[in-house]
Amino acid sequence: MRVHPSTQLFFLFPLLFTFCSLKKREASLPSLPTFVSPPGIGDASDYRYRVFYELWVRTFADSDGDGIGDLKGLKQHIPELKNLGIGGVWLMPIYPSPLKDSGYDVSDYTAIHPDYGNLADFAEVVSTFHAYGILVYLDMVFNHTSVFHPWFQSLLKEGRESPYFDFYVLSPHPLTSCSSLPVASFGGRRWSLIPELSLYYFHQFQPAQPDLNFWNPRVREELLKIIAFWLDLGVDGFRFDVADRYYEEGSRCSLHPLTLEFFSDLNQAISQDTGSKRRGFVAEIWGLPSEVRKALTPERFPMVFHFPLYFTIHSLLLGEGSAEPLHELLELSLTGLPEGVDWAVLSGNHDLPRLATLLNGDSQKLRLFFGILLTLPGVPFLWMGDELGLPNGIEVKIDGRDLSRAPYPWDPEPPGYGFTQGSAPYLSFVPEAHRYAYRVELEDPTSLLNFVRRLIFLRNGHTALHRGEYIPLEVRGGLIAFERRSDDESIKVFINFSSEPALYEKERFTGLDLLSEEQVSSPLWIEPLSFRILKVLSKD
Ligand code: TEU
Repeated sequence: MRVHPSTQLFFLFPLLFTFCSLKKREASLPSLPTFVSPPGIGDASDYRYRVFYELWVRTFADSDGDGIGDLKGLKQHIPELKNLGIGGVWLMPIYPSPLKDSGYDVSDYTAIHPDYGNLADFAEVVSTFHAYGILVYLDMVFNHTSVFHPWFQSLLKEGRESPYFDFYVLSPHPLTSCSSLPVASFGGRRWSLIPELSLYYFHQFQPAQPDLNFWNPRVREELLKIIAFWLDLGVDGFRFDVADRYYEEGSRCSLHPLTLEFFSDLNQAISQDTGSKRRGFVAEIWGLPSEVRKALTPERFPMVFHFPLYFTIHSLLLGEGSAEPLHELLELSLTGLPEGVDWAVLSGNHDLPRLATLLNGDSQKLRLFFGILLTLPGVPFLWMGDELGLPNGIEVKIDGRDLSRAPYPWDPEPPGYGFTQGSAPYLSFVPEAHRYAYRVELEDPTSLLNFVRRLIFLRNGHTALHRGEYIPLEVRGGLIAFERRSDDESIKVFINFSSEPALYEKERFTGLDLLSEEQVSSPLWIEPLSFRILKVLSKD
């Protein structure tokens, strides 16, 4: 389905009203006049220099009191995202789905789940984000569909007569496909029987998520049409779910050569019609950088998530060791990286335990984590609520990952905490939700939210931080020092993972400490488990 231009005009009227009321809400938020936006924030090709924010519409904000977040609720909170300095959002799947995997089991790729609203609501959300200069990325789950997708339903009903018979991976016997992967995702079995057809179908995830047959060109064509559909609606980019697993052949399952080839097709489909600008899109690929880098090229994916980096930072924060592994990983990841591509670095995501829980609620480590994330090269992706220090939740509806998906507490008042007017949210709030409420943290100058916000604005405001070259300076014990250098400025970052103060005396310079706003000269002390960001003023 394509939206007729006249229908698009129709969306504009409610949008005007919304925009006026959002402007009012924005005016009520404290402003940070000393911080500036990155140059060229209005240009879609500058996605590389923005801070992104992943969110689940279902638990972000509920506008109608049914306990389930929705698109209207999301729209009402766009000013807060802008106020945090966010330049792009990635929405977890918003499509119709039986929700056996929280939406990663799609039953219709070109519609909106009725719990969240409809396509008109979505178009309004997109235009409102755009009015605030924020890009919108959608989650594309192409490896598999839901069993309720019409293609699979047609296969079940019509068997070999179905025009979609070849859309799935079928076999008279379970095969050993993907045995090269260490464990089967979601419980072991990868083949399930369709008794009426005496055929097994392949699924890398749950039986409710049959894998699509990428060897069939019609499947690939259909997927590219889905991309075109959302681009027509004004979407700016995508996050591709388990992108490495599209083709499987025998035991080979991740990054098959044909999967890499399909990445180029995706790239062309997404980048066409944009002139010299390139749209951003990011792949979820778990693996070692040496393998994953096959996907990270200008012709394939311009961004790929860097999970090993995420785990390395955690292990350094939780252990007492040297910063050497981080240095080595950065060398391995950045050396020879083609021009114009970026690692996507993350604070967490909807699959991982909460950052604050992983760091045992240690506020100093949380701050240090964000200090690293927002000064390293790469495109940062924050998972909603990490900026509040939200811990794991307490309720599981589908699986353990629900613990990091608890509703966002906007206000400190129970029972709805500003998330819902109703009394029964889709998942329970985290314990002591009032402590972490957005509004409470916003008003507290010492809160994590304000700290993260400050770092984001620093990153946004300094070309060296958001687009500068990465130059390693020193690794010694728990200390790692590096420089971010752009044409107009040089910023040095010092990170101390150890519980002892660290001394940096390698070079003489005078700089402005961007957090304390004090002028300092080297040699320089870095407190235990902390970091400093210094703009170089002069070298001796
Ligand atoms: O996750 C892919 C994936 O490999 C996960 O199994 C991941 O390793 C695990 O969740 C870690 O706890 C993607 C989505 O992010 C996830 O939410 C989906 O369930 C999965 O694909 C299937 O679509």
